[in-house]
Amino acid sequence: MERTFAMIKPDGVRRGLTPEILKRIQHKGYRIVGLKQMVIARETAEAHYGEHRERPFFGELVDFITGGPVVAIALEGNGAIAGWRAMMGATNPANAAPGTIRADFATTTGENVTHGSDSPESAARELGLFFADGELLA
Ligand code: RTP
Ligand code: MG
Repeated sequence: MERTFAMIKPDGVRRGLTPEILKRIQHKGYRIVGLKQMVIARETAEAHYGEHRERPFFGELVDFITGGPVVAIALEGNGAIAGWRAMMGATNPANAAPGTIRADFATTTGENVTHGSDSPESAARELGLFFADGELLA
């Protein structure tokens, strides 16, 4: 069993996509072991996206991700890290396969509805950043 960190970004929450995305996660068969709606603190956002600190879009990205409530989700399931990334589709919705979240619900790279950890190391780091131990189901 693998755990990963998923997030419904502010554009997804604002557009009322939370139930649709939670439905897809549960229908897939992943277990939701942590779930909360929150506004991300700037320092947390900068740490979360630390790998992109030197990129030209970093400031815009942090402004966007802290600009409204998100839904933070801890997922558990067989192959959940790659599986959730596959359900999201490519970063740029124009390149995302039909049936993926980004293909179905997004048109721009900047506002692409969801996040998913890209490796076991990222998953452990991001889960620790967003959830205290006591907030996750055993
Ligand atoms: P995420 O981390 O949000 O799950 O997305 P990802 O792995 O598919 O993409 P990543 O390369 O990690 O980029 C993180 C987020 O930054 C925004 N971005 N904007 N304007 C741009 O060229 C650009 N490139 C990336 C996107 O919101 C992307 O999801
Ligand atoms: Mg990423």
